[in-house]
Amino acid sequence: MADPRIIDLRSDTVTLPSDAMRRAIAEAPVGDDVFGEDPSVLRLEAMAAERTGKEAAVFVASGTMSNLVAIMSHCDRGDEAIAGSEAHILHYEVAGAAAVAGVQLRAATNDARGRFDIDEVAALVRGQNVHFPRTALLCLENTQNRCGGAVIPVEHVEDLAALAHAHGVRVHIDGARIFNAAVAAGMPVADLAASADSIGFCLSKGLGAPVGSVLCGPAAFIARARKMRKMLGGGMRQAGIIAAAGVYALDHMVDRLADDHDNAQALARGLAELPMIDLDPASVETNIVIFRVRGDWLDFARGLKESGVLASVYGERTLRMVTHYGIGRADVDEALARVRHAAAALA
Ligand code: TLP
Repeated sequence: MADPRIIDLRSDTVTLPSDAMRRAIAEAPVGDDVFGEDPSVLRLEAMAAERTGKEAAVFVASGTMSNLVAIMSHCDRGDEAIAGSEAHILHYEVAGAAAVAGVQLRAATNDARGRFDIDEVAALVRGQNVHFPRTALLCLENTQNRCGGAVIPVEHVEDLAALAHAHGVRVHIDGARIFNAAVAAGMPVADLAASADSIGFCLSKGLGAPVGSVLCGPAAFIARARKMRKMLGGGMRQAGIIAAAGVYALDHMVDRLADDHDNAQALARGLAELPMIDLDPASVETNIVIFRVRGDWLDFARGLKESGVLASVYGERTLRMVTHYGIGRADVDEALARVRHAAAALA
């Protein structure tokens, strides 16, 4: 192979901290965050609350912890939470809502663009009956990962939130990639999140930080979330070492997400030219490209991997490629050349 570089498109979680981010980490003022004394964590939490337009915020270890802490803080044991049929919370969080929070998840159908049918959601909200759990929470996801990084439009979020609130149901957004949604929609995160009660976002995906997520919401909710985080063992001491990377990311890594979206679009257009790939480039709004493979898909996936192009398997015949900070346009072009080669080898 002429170019032996690995082109890692498995996820934007593989991003490595830049030299400037590493310097910010090295120089971070720190203290004991369980005592509320870590200046870098306090700064990150203040910035996160401000960016999301919420009263307060709490720094947590991961997106999964952010969602679990949110569910534990909004719900009591025996409550029910509605989540999308394609939600990360439902598919990839080890059933933490059930196993740890004691909360039953109920799926509402996500369409191909990650949206809900409002009537279906309305019908899923439980009425008063001695047999029923209380519907306490509606969980949205923006961007919607399994729906190809789709941006959920603010009007749809507002409609769902109005429905939920009319029934006393709170709304949480899994905003792991909300900054991608904001950049794609040309709209502040605070606007996208305004009708929701809480939102969590990840620093360790497209924003390029090594660790961490921030959960944001009303002050009383965040006070409870802080206790839940402690209960889960997530009270970290000199956490400013990692929070400093998050501060740097919010200051320097948001606007460049547009490059990842452009690269994903170039990748999608190249992939869609291949007869064995089923993909509409117009469906790619952010940095996630999900496509179906016709014919011998397992051999195709193997060929890709052997050529040094790493993708994730997202189901039968379905692969996902994600662009990120570590991937430039030359990498996209090289990946496409190798994809064409893997496809030709099968033809
Ligand atoms: N998603 C990962 C995998 O788990 C699939 C990825 O590579 O995309 N919400 C959403 C929408 C996510 O996509 C993820 C990570 C999480 C939450 C969880 O974040 P972490 O990995 O920090 O626990």
